Amino acid sequence: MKRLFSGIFVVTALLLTPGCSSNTKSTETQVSPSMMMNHEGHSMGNMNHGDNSQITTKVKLTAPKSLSPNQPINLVIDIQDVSGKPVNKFDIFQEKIMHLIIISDDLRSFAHIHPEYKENGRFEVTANFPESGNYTLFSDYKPAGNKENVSLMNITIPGSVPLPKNLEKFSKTKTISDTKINFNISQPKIKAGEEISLTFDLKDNKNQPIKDLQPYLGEKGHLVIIKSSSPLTASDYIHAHAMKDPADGKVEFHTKFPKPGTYKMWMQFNRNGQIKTADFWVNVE
Ligand SMILES: [Cu+2]
Repeated sequence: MKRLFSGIFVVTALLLTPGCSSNTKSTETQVSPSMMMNHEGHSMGNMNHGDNSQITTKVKLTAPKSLSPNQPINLVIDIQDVSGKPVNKFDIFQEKIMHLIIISDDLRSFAHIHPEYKENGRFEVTANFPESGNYTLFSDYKPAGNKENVSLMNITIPGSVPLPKNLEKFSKTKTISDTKINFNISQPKIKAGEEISLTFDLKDNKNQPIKDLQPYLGEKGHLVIIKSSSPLTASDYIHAHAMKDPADGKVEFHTKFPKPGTYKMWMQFNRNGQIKTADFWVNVE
């Protein structure tokens, strides 16, 4: 099959706060379009973090030549080191070897899927892009013995981009089929860089805290947060981890928003084997 290399190479050097086992994760990432620059002179020194090594990886996306909206599209993702050799050992985290988050540039469309590892640093997955337009793919993976890397890819689905629909609201309440989600922030205002807790109260259609919450990828819930930016970069991506504790029907996350701006959050949970996604917007000062 003939494929078009529609992706660009991106060098990722992820500087995570130490301690991946903590519930809070903030990411700062250096991303550069490396194929257009020479590899010498990247500040490799920055990537040494004490005893936790961190290799620099790049990602290559291969997609079919003709792309259309709302159709299954086979994607091939190759992870390589800076010299172009495949990275072929990965650690599993949150039950998967790679987590792939696909976001449309207007932040309306969200998908969280898990590419299948083949061999030689190659992953494959089938994705669906609901409308024409530009999408950013955040691949989240751990080269063996390393911290989480987040590498970005871009894809454009040709065709006329639909006009924006009604503006989404900054509502603190969402109803997803039979589940009502109330979103609470520990502080009246979110300030950039400040540690805060985000709590989601899940109630059934009788307004009772739900009791049938099941683990999703080993946790009570998953929260992906993206800062509205153009273009999106790896530093706009936050993957928060749920606190282990809490009461029935509550999912809680501790996180930090690195910069002021407008963020969209997608909270995913598993109710009776069905993964549901509730999205919310927040402003950070
Ligand atoms: Cu995942």
